[in-house]
Amino acid sequence: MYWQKDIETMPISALQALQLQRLKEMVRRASTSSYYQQLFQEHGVTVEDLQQIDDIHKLPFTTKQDLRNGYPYGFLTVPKDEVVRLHSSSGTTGQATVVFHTTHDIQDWANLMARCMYMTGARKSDVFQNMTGYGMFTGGLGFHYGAERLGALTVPAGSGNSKRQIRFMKDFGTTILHIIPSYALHLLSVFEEEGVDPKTDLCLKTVYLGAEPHSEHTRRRIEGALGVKAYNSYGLSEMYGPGVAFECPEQQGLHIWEDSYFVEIIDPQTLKPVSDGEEGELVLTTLTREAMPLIRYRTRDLTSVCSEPCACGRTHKRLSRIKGRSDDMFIVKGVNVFPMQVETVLMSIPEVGTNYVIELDTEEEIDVMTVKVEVQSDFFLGDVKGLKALQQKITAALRSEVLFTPRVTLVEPDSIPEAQGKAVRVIDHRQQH
Ligand code: ADP
Ligand code: K
Ligand code: ZN
Repeated sequence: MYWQKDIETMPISALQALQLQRLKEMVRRASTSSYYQQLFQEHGVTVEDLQQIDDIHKLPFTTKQDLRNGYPYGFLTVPKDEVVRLHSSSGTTGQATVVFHTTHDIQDWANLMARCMYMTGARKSDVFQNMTGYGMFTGGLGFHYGAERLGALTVPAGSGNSKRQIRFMKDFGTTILHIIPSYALHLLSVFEEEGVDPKTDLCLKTVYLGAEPHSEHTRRRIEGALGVKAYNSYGLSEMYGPGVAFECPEQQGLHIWEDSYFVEIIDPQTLKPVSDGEEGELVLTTLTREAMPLIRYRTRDLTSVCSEPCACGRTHKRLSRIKGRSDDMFIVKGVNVFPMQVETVLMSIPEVGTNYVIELDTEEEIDVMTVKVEVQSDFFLGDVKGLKALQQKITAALRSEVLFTPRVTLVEPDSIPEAQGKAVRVIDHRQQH
């Protein structure tokens, strides 16, 4: 049941003691990088300031902008020849950043990934097909090394070429997939086209969904169509990548591995901690990293933390499903909207197909939000009256979520272009002020 029982079920007091010890080591180590040396000096903090774990609040935050300022080598704490790998963030927002790893880091990461996968029942007898992009994107190599560490037969399929992916699943008897949720939705329609019923024609039992926000409805839809259990996988390249937080079989939040990461949730405006269960920005400190420790890194991801014990027996806290990044939010007619709100509504409507896009325009100085929605193929071939009714149903459901009336355009299945990698959900044509 556990990959590392002693760590995964460690009593909280022991876990906190371990965290304090590791935090001190991290700060000591970080102080040797040119960037933190200066930052700690400016804030007048040293490792001596850390007497208890709460003293972490004395340390300054690290932001994405800091990483850019220190690009490329400013955060390194080891000689360059100790570094064996670098990963760059996919640059979804702004200029890319880079993170370096030693051999220790790569092994540490692989172990965390194996821990996540083992938690969901993955074993060496499994055939694991990794359907995310390899390369700079950490989802590829991160899962790959973890699966090999676990001993599973690992199929480095990469992303795209859905027909070939389906053939691999059949030929190799794939039992586990790792896939980006928007691509998983797309794949459902390819199964249909190919006349393959994943529930009866394949051996799939588990899917890992990660790398981008997705709603509970999206998960349930994928589970239903594939006949699998789908687990939420969270990570970011500034940490190792995937393996930061992962769902256990209870599917009541994502265990964040507190032996490796110190977790804080703050109010992004006041920067003060919020209480258990309250939503805020996730702030993470690496506790085991060698090449490039990061202290109080502001992820910009919005979530909440739950410290209640979990039925699975693991003591590590749980994050709620990530709502998105603080910078995903857009404002229409003065209302704050997250793409995830739109997705939650859409995916709860069975006639809605697998892709959608939100377009923002200004018409006569008024914001207009248009949601283009693909319709399920059998429904799309139905009568115009039915489509009209569906359009009204979606409009009403969205209105009750966002509190203004959006425009809804129904489009043919597969007519919205698939993104390579993470989905692009919002296209803002408005004049930026
Ligand atoms: P980039 O920042 O360029 O997208 P990364 O590949 O490091 O590069 O992406 C990490 C980000 O992806 C996270 O900070 C988060 O916003 C998003 N993300 C990753 N996994 C999930 C998940 N399971 N749910 C929601 N968002 C996720
Ligand atoms: K094997
Ligand atoms: Zn659990």
